[in-house]
Amino acid sequence: MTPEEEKAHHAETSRPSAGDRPDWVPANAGTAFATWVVEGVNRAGLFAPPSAPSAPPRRRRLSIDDYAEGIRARDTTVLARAITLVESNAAAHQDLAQQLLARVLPETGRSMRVGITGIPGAGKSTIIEALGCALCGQGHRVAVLAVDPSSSVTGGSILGDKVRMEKLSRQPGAFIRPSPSGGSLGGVARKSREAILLCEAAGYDVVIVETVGVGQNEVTVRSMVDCFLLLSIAGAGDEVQGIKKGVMELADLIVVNKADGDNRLRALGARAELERVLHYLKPATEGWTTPALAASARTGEGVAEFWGRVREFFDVCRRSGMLEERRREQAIAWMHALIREALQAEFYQNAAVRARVAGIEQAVAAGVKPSLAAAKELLAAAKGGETAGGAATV
Ligand SMILES: Nc1nc2c(ncn2[C@@H]2O[C@H](COP(=O)(O)OP(=O)(O)OP(=O)(O)O)[C@@H](O)[C@H]2O)c(=O)[nH]1
Ligand SMILES: [Mg+2]
Repeated sequence: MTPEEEKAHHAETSRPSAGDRPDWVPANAGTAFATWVVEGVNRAGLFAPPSAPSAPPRRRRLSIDDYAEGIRARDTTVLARAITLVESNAAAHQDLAQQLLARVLPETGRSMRVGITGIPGAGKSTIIEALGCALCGQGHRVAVLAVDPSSSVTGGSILGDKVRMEKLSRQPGAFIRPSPSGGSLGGVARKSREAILLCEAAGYDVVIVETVGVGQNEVTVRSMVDCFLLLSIAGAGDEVQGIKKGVMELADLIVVNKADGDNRLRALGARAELERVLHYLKPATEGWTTPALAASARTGEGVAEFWGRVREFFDVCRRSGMLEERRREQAIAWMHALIREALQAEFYQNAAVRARVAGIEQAVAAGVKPSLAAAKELLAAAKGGETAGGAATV
């Protein structure tokens, strides 16, 4: 074959002309070789990679020391894993989590714990992002946690996807944690409360908890933060709804967001209206008058002023001793909440209760048995069940 013929032959068989010549060849070898670089065949099952990606390498189990040291060293990967640990419902993880919390407890308590609530779409995440970036710029370390009880109902999360806060997440001093999923609101609250402690131990001096303003969660978040903020928008009816739900009474600060563009005047009007209503309410924190402000998370206008008021709140509460007192009360109330939760779980897991609860429910539903008598019967069954091994009589 002439070189031309050889070239044509290669083109025809789409055989690369140089690439298939092995590195080592016998001294007398010509241009023809038995090796051939074959193009991959893409038919399913032939040379295609397995459809399921291979499992990532198992992460090394961390010991309590690893967790504690990682957190102290401000390692965000370890912090994230520690939060996953406290979020876990597995008994073994919970034991480990409690040991870890006991270990880091002396390092906690040194942050400003701020809760933000408001109806979906009020701009909570946007304003947290604007504020968080500004605070990181001033050298603060900011952790953002989300409490979203809807995740326990839907299995997903209202906040989950939206809590990304991409700009803030790129700040080296920021840590963002979406909502834990699963479990009751109580369970979600426990996890968030413990996550706050872990963030503090990891040196975050501002911890912001975002919660969507539906149902009971405002009260839950109020019970774990120092300063509670209601984010409102003009025309949301918060002026009336807020009072009805009692949320305004929980708030240390109300901010009417989206005070920009065409909406600016309406927002200022809503702010004035809220301030009038606040006048008639008992302040959420003794010695502090809850102000109503207007801001725009989008333009940034009013955001610095709002943070200024938050700082002022902390100054006032530190001086008056309210900050410490509230935290002590919260810790004690939380202990009792945990006791109630444990007793309740124990009760409903009791074999005698489980055996009888459906029947008694039916009797109550049919109006045959009064609720109080039914409750007493089940409580007695639970007590008897412990001693009589489930074969309780009333
Ligand atoms: N014009 C204007 N739009 C805003 C402002 N703040 C937020 N938005 C917009 O409002 C929408 C909702 O903002 P989010 O920050 O996701 O609201 P959110 O309260 O966190 O919502 P949920 O997490 O779903 O409860 C987004 O499209 C924002 O861009 C603002 O100050 N002005
Ligand atoms: Mg949000």
